[in-house]
Amino acid sequence: MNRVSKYTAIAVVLLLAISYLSAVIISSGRAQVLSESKYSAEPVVGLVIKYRDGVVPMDIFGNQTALDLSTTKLVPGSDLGLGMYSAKFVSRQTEEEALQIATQIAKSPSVEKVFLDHFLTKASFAQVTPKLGVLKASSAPTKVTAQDDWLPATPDTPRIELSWKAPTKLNGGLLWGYRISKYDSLLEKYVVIVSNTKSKATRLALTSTLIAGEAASFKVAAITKTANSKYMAISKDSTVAKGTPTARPHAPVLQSSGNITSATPIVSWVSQGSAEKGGLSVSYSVSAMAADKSEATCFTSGFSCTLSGLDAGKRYQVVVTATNSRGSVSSVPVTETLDPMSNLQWYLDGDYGINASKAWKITKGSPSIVVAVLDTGITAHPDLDANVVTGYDFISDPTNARDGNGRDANPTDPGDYVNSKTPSSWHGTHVSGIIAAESNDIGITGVAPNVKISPVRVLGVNGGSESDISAGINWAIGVKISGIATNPNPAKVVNLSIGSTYISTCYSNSATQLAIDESKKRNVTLVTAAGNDNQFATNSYPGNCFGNITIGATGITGDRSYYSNYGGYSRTQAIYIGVDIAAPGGDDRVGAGKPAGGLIWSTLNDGKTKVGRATYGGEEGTSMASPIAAGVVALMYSVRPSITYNQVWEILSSTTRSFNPASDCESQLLDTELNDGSTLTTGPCGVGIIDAGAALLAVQKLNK
Ligand SMILES: [Ca+2]
Ligand SMILES: [Ca+2]
Ligand SMILES: [Ca+2]
Repeated sequence: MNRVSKYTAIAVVLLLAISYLSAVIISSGRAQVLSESKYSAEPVVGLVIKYRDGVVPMDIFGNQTALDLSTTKLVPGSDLGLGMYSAKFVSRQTEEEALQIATQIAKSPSVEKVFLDHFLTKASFAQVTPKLGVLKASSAPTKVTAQDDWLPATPDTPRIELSWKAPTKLNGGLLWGYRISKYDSLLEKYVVIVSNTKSKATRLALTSTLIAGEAASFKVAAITKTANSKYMAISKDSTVAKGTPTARPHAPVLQSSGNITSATPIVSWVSQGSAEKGGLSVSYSVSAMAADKSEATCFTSGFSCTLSGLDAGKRYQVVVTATNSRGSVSSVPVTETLDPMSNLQWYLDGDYGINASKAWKITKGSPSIVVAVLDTGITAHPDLDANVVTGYDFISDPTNARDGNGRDANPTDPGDYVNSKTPSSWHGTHVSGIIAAESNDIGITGVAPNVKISPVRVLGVNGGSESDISAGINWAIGVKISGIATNPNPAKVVNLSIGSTYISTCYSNSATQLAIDESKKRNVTLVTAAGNDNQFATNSYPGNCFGNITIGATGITGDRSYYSNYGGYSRTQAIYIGVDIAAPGGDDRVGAGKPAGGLIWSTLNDGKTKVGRATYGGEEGTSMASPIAAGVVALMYSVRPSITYNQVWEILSSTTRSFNPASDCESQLLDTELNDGSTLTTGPCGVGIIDAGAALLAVQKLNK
């Protein structure tokens, strides 16, 4: 909702800005002040302002700037449509006070009309909402229980049945219904999930926001009303009832190939947590069947088991089945020899993927091209190790580094856990796998599976500093840093899956900007995440620096991912700025029932705190979109290592795939002429979704 209204505001600015960029504010007769006298006895909460034609009321951040409201008791509100904009009083005003302020506002030559914005306390709606008060609340419901209410008809849905006893004292009211609250572990408080059941029933089945295996806590309050429905009362909340829902396990995801060549192969699958296990203990059975029906099986409660008695060299179909007391679910059969989990990688060749197969007909990357990944460091992973070259650890604060020292030559990620609620992210391992997981018979494949990763550690337990990040960029591109061996494998691509609004301006001559300027001189391309704050990307560092390519995230439906920062329209530059181009970053909100749940699957580690075992997992974020773009840029350099930063951008931006036609990313695209006379069509999500296949063809065709 937030997103729609913000975009509406942008669209308005856009239209006005194009038509009236150099318009002079027209000053004509005194503006009208309009008051709805029908409600004159009620307090006034704000004004509604209609500006004169030619006035641009809002800037790109959605602020009303046509008026200086600082001397009034008003703060800017929002676009109301049809040329109307609200301004809100800091506190409610009387009609008389409001009229005085409105008269002052109306003196502005920008303003055509001013309306008083009343708060309509009169019953003007069809449905009468009784007021709180007068009626004494009933006693609280008692004996509240929350029980697992799993149903065979919907085996994958976690479900809780709440039941309680009605209040014993109604205190003169009639029982109307119940209010249900649930503990929200993110907000760390109880939030109302059902405001009024409008029923005397003392049991209720709940399914939304429940996770199998995760205890949920509820409170129930009783709502009473007077006989004439004019007043209502809400009792105190009941005591807490806690219940843990269960469900059928999720389908296991095989990590190893279905092409078995050994007589005693180890079959492994992605480790499942409590939610994936449906909140119950799970046993796994593995079966391998050959075309001649010869079969072998093994059983375990872990995440791998060894088959025996197979005929070496024969091709077997391997299926893992997870079973708990709610039922059984089998893995999707794997028949491909290479990268058995690539069926989860919709971002490579799906409808709104990057067209990777077409690119790979040209190259899967050159081993001489290095992508520096400035991140949390790296962990050992069988799908990645062979592609990792020398890196460095630039975290200067030992506490933040958690490896016992400041800068050192070992970029291993020791884990950035905070506590059991915030386990280690292994962010750098995930980002690196997206770029360069090997194309082999295990796991996933990277976008550029033959290029190399140089892990440069800059993000620690508490985050990272601009100075460490800048130093990391400089080292990565081969700049000499005293006291440290110069990078033996300077990077052609630097990936920064980092976005922070703590540095909302990237100043020229700042440490980061100078590092980026240097990288451009060396024909290195810096790729940055746009940030995950669902706001203007120009507020997010380091994407807000200049000379880097900033990546917004799209989901499996080709629309902007709900969290992705977006571009805003700059009137001075007459173009959208902030996001250059988009790449898949995943979006769980549109991913239900789709491959990988619409997330970006890559290499991970299963350690909650310290390093555990190598595994795989799905994530979403512009942190995932950025390395997909970096991988494509690495493929471009693999075809022609001599291409310049400018050529990289010209090709990427002129070869994109379209966003979903129904998306805001697409509908707000705008042609603008740049200073050099060229035209760029761009919008809130940048110029389009990166197309690796088309980009590589264009690199091949370059005339040198
Ligand atoms: Ca260190
Ligand atoms: Ca270290
Ligand atoms: Ca692989």
